[in-house]
Amino acid sequence: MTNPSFLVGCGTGAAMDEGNLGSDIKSVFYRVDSDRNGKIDIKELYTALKLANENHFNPETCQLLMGLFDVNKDGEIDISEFGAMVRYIRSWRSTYTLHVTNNNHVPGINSTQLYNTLQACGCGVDETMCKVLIKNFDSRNMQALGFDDYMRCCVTVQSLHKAFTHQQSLDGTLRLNLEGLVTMVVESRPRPVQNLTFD
Ligand SMILES: [Ca+2]
Ligand SMILES: [Ca+2]
Repeated sequence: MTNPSFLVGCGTGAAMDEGNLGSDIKSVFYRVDSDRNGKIDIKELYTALKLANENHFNPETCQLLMGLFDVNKDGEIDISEFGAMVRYIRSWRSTYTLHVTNNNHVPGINSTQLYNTLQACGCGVDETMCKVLIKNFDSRNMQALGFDDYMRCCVTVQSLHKAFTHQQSLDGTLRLNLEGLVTMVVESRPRPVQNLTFD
């Protein structure tokens, strides 16, 4: 069984050595790097992920991934950042495949399955919260998350969990004023990227 606990802590700083990348990943990257400068912008990333058969991600998910993997903060993704991103997506894909079932004949993750996944990741919330998460991330309105929504939901919870863990007291509780709450939420979100209208 896949243990998704290794996913905790992935993301920022997780770039890969180009020598460790598969030829399929390199081929896709250099195919979309239209100006041949060794970096791709967010629109090219959208195309690259589609070509790599990872998924047809919506712009918000592309932005989230860009925020997580643009390690050197230059606003673009280089080949090592792209390799780490693809590996990260495939890791989430394996947890999705592990838990997905047909919900009213449509594949997806329901609130119980989301609860189990988040528990296994080490950043579990209760089942009531999982229902709230499903309601807020379910872009298909199917009461179950497709892969795109599932990954965006889990990464969001993971980022908030990381921020929470950083600030909590020894007894596991967190006392925040409004400014502290806003700071934690804002700092756990990816940086905004311009021109997110894709063809
Ligand atoms: Ca380029
Ligand atoms: Ca970069």
